[in-house]
Amino acid sequence: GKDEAATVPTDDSSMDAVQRRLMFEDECILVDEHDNVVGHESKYNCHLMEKIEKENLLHRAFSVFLFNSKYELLLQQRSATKVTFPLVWTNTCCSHPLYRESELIQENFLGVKNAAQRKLLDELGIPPEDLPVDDFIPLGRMLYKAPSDGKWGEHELDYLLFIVRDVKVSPNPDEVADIAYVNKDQLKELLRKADACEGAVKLSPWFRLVVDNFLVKWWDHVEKGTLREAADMKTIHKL
Ligand code: DMA
Ligand code: MN
Repeated sequence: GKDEAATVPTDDSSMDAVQRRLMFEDECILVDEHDNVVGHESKYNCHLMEKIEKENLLHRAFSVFLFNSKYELLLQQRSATKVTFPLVWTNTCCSHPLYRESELIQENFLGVKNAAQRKLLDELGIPPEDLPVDDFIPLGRMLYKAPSDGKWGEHELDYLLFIVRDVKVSPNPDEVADIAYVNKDQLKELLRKADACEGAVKLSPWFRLVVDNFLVKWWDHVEKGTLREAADMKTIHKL
């Protein structure tokens, strides 16, 4: 009825045009909880909470953590126009490998690395030559579900990719509102602010999961140059 329509948006008329196009153009990879490919579905459908619940849709994703040679982590604040999780602070870059040959390659996790290279250019303007695919180090996989608002959310099997490189950055305002390199203390301060809801700082749920479960240990490996020893690509962490 009329009251219901006032509180729950039932159409997408307010959706940003760029983000709307990507919602229908991007074809995500559907997987089971063991990461076997079971099909494909539009980005739009993969992020509709009702569809996720009814059809138990789970899709493949990746999260990049890029460090510079001072071992500072590059963070981004998502743009205000993102459909899911607008304006939250999060790791360097996240997206989905798409249902296309180059991003379905399982060998050496090349498909997700190719997708990461594509989106680091698209979101942050980082030239692909600054990001050789072999420099991405897959450290683990996690499975999680996170509602964004009433209508949208995530249910992903997320590949966690680390890379240590000095790169040229030129953020795309359609995707990114702000960026910051942080050291460990600066991240701690950001976490404190987010916990205290200070200065309207919000963090993405998946970044929070990585921070709480893996990041301290893996940051030490970044500093010691031993990241490849930290990889465990057998386990799928259900968080
Ligand atoms: C989706 O990221 C992936 C994760 C790990 C949350 P996103 O919403 O930034 O995807 P895209 O950039 O394709 O919109
Ligand atoms: Mn997703």
